[in-house]
Amino acid sequence: MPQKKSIDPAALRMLDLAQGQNILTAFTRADSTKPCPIGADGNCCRNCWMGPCRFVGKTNNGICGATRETIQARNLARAIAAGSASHSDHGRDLAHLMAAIGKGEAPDYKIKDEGKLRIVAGYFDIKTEGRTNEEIAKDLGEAALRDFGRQDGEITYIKRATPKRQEMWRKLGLTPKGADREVVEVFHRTHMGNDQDPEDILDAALRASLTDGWCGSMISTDFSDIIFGTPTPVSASANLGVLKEDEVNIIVHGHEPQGAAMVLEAASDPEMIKYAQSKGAKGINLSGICCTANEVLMRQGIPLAGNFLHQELAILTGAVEAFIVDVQCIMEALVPLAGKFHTKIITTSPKGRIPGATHIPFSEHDAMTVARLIVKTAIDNYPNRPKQVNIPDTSNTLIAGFSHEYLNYMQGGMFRQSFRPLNDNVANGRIRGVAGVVGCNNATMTQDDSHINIIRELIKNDVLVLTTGCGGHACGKFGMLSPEMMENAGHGLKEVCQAIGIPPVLHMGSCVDNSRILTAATQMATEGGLGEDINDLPAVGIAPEWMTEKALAIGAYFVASGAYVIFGGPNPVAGSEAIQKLISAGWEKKVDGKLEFVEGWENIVAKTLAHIDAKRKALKLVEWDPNRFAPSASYVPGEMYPAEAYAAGKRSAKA
Ligand code: NFS
Ligand code: SF4
Repeated sequence: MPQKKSIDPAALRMLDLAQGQNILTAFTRADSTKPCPIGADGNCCRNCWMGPCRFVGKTNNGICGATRETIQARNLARAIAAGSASHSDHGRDLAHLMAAIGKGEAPDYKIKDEGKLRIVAGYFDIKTEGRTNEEIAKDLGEAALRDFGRQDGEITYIKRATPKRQEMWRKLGLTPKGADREVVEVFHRTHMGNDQDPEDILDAALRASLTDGWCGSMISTDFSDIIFGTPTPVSASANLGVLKEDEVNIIVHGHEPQGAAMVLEAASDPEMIKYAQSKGAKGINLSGICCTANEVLMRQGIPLAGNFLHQELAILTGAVEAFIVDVQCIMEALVPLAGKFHTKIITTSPKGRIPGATHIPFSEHDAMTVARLIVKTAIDNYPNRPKQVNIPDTSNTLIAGFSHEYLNYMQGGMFRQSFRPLNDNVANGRIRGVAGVVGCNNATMTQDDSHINIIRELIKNDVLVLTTGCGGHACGKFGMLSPEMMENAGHGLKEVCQAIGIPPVLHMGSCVDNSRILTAATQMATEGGLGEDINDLPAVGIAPEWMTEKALAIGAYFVASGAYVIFGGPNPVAGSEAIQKLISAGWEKKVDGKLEFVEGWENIVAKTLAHIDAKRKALKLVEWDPNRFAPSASYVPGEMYPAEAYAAGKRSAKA
């Protein structure tokens, strides 16, 4: 277990507090819960009840004769399929909402981005001319739903990949038919006594993962943008210091925007604010955790209370009236923990019930009524708050909201939208390359340590960083999303940041918004000058502190789309050299992308830079030179970076 639990001073303070009160958290449970070493390495098969078969010592076959490679491939494939299922089901609900808006069955929702509605309808071959938003929305929602259940043909967004990639997928039989179908097929193939060819099993996993990136997640992003607005830069703040001592604190946690956006609207209603004041509060303060937070940060500038490992810590402040959860990444520890405080855990999804929580089911048909009830429940709970609360005075300011659309706009204005400046600056070496640093926190690692160290090193080396998910939260908490951070970038990257006016780390949203990175990478690849496909780009995808099945699904679809993907932390296929080779060298041969599990953030940085330089060389671009754009070295050893200063407990940037 990690020596240090977190590099975040707010987390450390809350953990001290928990220890003083003898309260357990994921951080402490990680100390006392030893992972089963057999399962951790992927060496356990539980796919039938002759087993579980444990591949230890000289055992190289299960009772049925299954080989270590087969069971490793099956375990990995099932995890990828489960991750894809989660993102696709999220997308499905947004497709339902889109259709409901079109049919007038979701009266509290409107189409916010009419332009994007029409562009996206175009992908689905839906007629837009002379039709109302509602007519288009109905057709669009229904067309998207067919993508989930499609049995033949191809998922719609496949055509948004580069022509070369589409061709490759078709030739290899990797083009997914429908999202549900490919996931079901992985579970069929990996059932006892079925597919016994590890490569074939993992091909099915790649196909299932593509239904995440190019269907479920991409639909989630697009439809959320259409309904709630396509993000543009917003400023906000991050970390537990965003909670307010004298206001009703409502936290939204989970992954979906549907409920949270309505709760925000209800909480902004002057009547509700008056009601809160009648209970002695100064107002209502909404903040978020995990990806629901990212959804409302990106579009409405709602502050981030923290990432995955902050969910318990927020309750420990004693200052949270209502903790509203929808789906995914919600710890079962929340309800018993909240029982020690006045905090009400409110579940809203039929797919995310928790015994002991207050269940207020969310429905698109009367969304505002439900949202108002939730906000009222929170306000009514304010008088129960204890006198003494413990909100750490720690937060940092940030800029988020970098949609693919905005990136286009910022580089060329309304009429010359393009990625040309970005491509040119990569080609001329101001930007050495691009890295997506995304994904989870993992209680078995030091919280945020790898995220922050990797990103700090990359921007110093002129690598432009894109972030999403809990990685985005980590960056926000440590000031890495603020424009001042360009001072810590290499000279070339800094120049680009100054010219375009962006921070060197761009927050692109929630985990389903990794689809924005796919879209941006595809555009970079087709804009010209950097090859013709994603695998030609000097770019790497990194999930430094991963832990969910969703993360594996994301990693897999980036690999299938041509990216080099590095995961830090646990290696789920550590028990088989052959499988590790298959998903790295093997997949590289097949799809020009590879997945590697690499220990230690320093090694991840080294591999990232080496890959970027190799790709630059293959593209015959100028060799990256840290001094080309300024004579003096940009890095002063021992210099105190804001992230470090912050971690050292300096007062936050928050006014
Ligand atoms: Ni992504 Fe978002 Fe966080 Fe990991 Fe969970 S919240 S979907 S899975 S833990 S980044
Ligand atoms: Fe053991 Fe084979 Fe059953 Fe897996 S499927 S548990 S390896 S007998």
